[in-house]
Parts: sequence; structure tokens; C-alpha cells
Amino acid sequence: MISNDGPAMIDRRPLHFTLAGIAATLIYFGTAEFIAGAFQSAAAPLLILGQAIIPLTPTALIKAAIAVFGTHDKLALVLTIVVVGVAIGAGIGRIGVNRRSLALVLFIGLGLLPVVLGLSTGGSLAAAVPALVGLAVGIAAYLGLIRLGERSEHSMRDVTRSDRGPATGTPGQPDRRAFFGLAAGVSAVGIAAIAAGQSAAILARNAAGTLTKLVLPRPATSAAPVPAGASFQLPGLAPIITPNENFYRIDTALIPPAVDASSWSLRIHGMVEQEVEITMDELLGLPLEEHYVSLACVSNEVGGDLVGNAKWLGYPVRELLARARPKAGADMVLSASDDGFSASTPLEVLTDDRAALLAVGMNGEPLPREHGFPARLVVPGLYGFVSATKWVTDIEVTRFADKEAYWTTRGWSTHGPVLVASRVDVPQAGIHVTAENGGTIVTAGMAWAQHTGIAKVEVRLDNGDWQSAQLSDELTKDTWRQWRCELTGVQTGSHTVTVRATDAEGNVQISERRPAIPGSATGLHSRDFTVD
Ligand SMILES: Nc1nc2c(c(=O)[nH]1)N[C@H]1C(S)=C(S)[C@@H](COP(=O)(O)O)O[C@H]1N2
Ligand SMILES: [Mo]
Repeated sequence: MISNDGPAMIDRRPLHFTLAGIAATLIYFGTAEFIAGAFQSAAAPLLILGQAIIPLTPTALIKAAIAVFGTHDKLALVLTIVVVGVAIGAGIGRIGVNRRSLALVLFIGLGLLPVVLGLSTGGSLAAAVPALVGLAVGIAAYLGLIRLGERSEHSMRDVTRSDRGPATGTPGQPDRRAFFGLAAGVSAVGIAAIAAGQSAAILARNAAGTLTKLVLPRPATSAAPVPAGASFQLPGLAPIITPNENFYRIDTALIPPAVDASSWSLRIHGMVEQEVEITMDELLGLPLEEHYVSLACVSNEVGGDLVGNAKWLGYPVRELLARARPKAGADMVLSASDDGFSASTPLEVLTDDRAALLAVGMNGEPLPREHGFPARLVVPGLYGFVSATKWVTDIEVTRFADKEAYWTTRGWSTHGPVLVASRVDVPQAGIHVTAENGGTIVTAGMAWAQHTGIAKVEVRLDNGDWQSAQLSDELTKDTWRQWRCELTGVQTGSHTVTVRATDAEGNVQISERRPAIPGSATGLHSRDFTVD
């Protein structure tokens, strides 16, 4: 007798069902992404799931993801959803070994999740199409694959049962090969379709950005050109004006909202004597002002690059609020965009004489879509999360006691004044330097304390004394400044340069290391370098 438990009798069904589940999940995502991409629809399940997950994700995790992936955090999120989805799909597929109808119910339930989420956030019925077609294709792939898998199993059993011996055990082989081939093929097509759908979405987004071009009027008040003395021209040192394409981007939108300038309007309401609504035509007809303002993110790490400086064109928020006439007792302005973000800004900051703008232009161009097209707020002296609402459509005059903004409900502070900060840019990380003229090393970087101004920057080599750095000419007290210092007598070997800034009110940068939550990271930035 030939025993029944030879190697040929390994039960492959769990493997088949698991692989079928994986392939089905990939082809589900792929079909849906592809359809959504082809019709330039926002109904792609990955997008819907991503948007649903962002608000549920612990803030610390979001900030960590931004720190690790930078502006690729959105791609990382999409990939995470695919990987987690595939893992769940594998598990459900495996359940089908014993309970096939349960597996189907679970697949249908999960596949419909983006449909339900899409509809509940105001999506149209048409927006359900990509996920529904994806689900149909995914289920068909699962059932087809397990049938093929079973056929290969049965033929193996038939062979063994009829006792014909291993040499004739081949009739099951073609089916088995067909199974693995089909499972791999379906998975590959799924992955390719996900990639195609995502690329189509990116292309469509870029095209939309150019379609909605807006012609900016000449400023009524222009900013002076950047004086030569404002910049030290040094390789590796951040430029005084950050080009738009290099400006950091932080927001909770998986895809930057596409807001049409002609239908855009801003409403000012709440604790006001007079509600005000302003359209883009009206806004562009007002005397617009140009101001240099540096913007920083509260979650910028010590030495990080979530800070930039631009020349903004806009209308003073102070003037708009004067039209609405805030009522006594109001102390906060809650600005919001249609994507669910909101920021709480102290009313007094928006009514004093600083250049708080409802901005339409950035460095001489209409706002790029990522930076808030067609209009956003920019407020000197506050972190972006409490002031710089992009795609802004709503301004409510209220009280801190009555309303909370997006990040405040997630553990961040209500008020967000910027702390004095500085950073080493030169020598660049990982670069070996040669000391000129017997040990002279040039070090340089940026320092900022928006709306107060930088008064002093000091540099320390290793554990030496603090020495004063040279400062570039100040553009305005709302912008960052460059600093530069020549270190002399530097020996060959490893060194560390540390920087600290002092603002115009005499506040010295906090050297104690503190995490970003709730009100910005503190600590001094150092750069290690090697002199050859
Ligand atoms: N609508 C909207 N506006 C927003 C945000 C957002 O998530 N949504 N993020 C804010 C944060 S945290 C910062 S730091 C700045 C960043 O502006 P930027 O992306 O133009 O650099 O935008 C602010 N405005
Ligand atoms: Mo931010």
C-alpha cells in the first residue's frame, strides 16, 4: 500500500485560498484605482480610505510619518493601506478554506467600505462605481482562483487514490501551474493598475493646476526687492526667498483641494456686526499689498526644513475684519477650508498692524495649488497650524472658550507664537571639509523669530566658547535671516558646530530638548563634520 501522507499530499488548500485572497485584493484596488484614474474621479478607494484614516490617526504618528517620509508621507500612507489591505485579504481568503460564504461576506463588506465612506462624506452615487466594479472583479478572481486551486488538488488526490504511483502523478501539475501562474498574473495586473491609476491622478492634478491660472493685479504696495546684503551666497545655505517648488508643504489633504477661483468666496461671520462675503473678483479689485513673511510648521524638528520664506501678495485681514466689525467679547478667529481643516488665531493678532494677509500670490505667481490656491491666510509670528489656512473659505469671529481648531482637538496648543530658532546649513551633512589657510572653516545657516526679528546668532565649535556670527541684512522682522561664521584654528578630525539665536526682545533660544507637541520642538541644532 502506498501511504496517503507522502509529500504529494501536503494540503495546499490554505495556501491556495490565501494567495487567491491576496490576488483578489490587489485586483480590487487595481481595478478601482484604474477606473477612478481614467475618469479623473476622486472616488478611488485608496484616496477615500486615506482621507478617512488621517483624522483617526494619532497626531504623534502623523508627525512621525512626516518626519520620516517628509513630503512622501501621502505615498507612504497609500502604500500602507495597500499592504494592510492585502494582509486582511490574505486572512479572509484563508477563512474560505472552511467557510467560503463567510469569506465572501467579509470581502463584500470590506470592499463596500470605501463606497459607504464616500457616500457618507457627500460623494455621488457615480462615485461608487470604481469600488463596485473593483469588488465584482475581485470576487470573480477569488472564486476563479480557488476553483482552479481545487482542481489541482483533486487531480492529485485522484491520482494517489487510484494508486498509480508518483510517475503518473503529473495530471495535477498543469492545473497547479495554472493556479500559481494565474494568481501571480492577477496580482501583477492589480499592482500595475494601482500604479497606473495613481499616476493618472497625479497627472490630472497637475493639469488642473495649470488650467485654473489666475491673473494677479499689480500690488498697490510693493515689497522692496531683496537687497544684496540679505544673502550670503554660499553653497548649501538656504536662499532668503524659498522658491515655490521647494517650499515645504504640510496639510491634512491627501490630494490638494481643487478650488475654482471663479466660484471661490470667503464668508466672514460669527460675532460680527455685519456679515461679509467676498468673491475673487472683488478681492483682486482691492489694493493688494506685498510682504515678505517666513512661515514655519510647529512640528518642525530641531534643524528641520519645515520653514520657508516667500513674498506674499494679499489683502490685510485687518481691513476685512474692520468691515465685519467684531463684537466685544470676541477673542479668536476660526478660519476654515472646505476640506475640514481649521485654525484658531487670536483676534488681536489679526487686527494689529502686522502684515496678516488673505494672500492670493506667492513669489509673484498665483498660489500654487499645494499652497492654497486661490486664497490662503499668512500671519507673521504664528505657526502655520494656528494661522495659515490654505484654500480658506470661512472666517468665524468667535471666542477661544467656544470653539476649538483642528489640531487643538488633537493635543496641540491653542495659541501658536513662534519660538526663536536657528539651524546649521553649512557644512552640509555628511560632507568632509578641508580647512583653508591653516584651519579656517566657514559655517552658516538660518535663524528666525517672526515678527520679533533676530538680534544675535552665536556659534560654538565642539565645547568651546560661544562666538558671534555675522548676520545678513534683515529683510523685515517677519522673515528669517542668514548667519555666517568663520571658525579658525580647526584641527583635522571630527567636530561639532552648534548654533543658538537671540531675538530682538532678548529671548535666547531654548537649549533644552523638548518634543514638538504641544507647541514646537526646542533644543539647539548641531552639525557634525570631519576635517581632512
Ligand atoms: N486647509 C489647510 N490649511 C493648512 C493646513 C491644512 O492641513 N489644511 N496645514 C497648516 C499647517 S500645519 C502649516 S505648517 C501650513 C503650511 O503651509 P504650506 O504647506 O504652504 O507650507 O499650512 C497650514 N494651513
Ligand atoms: Mo504645521
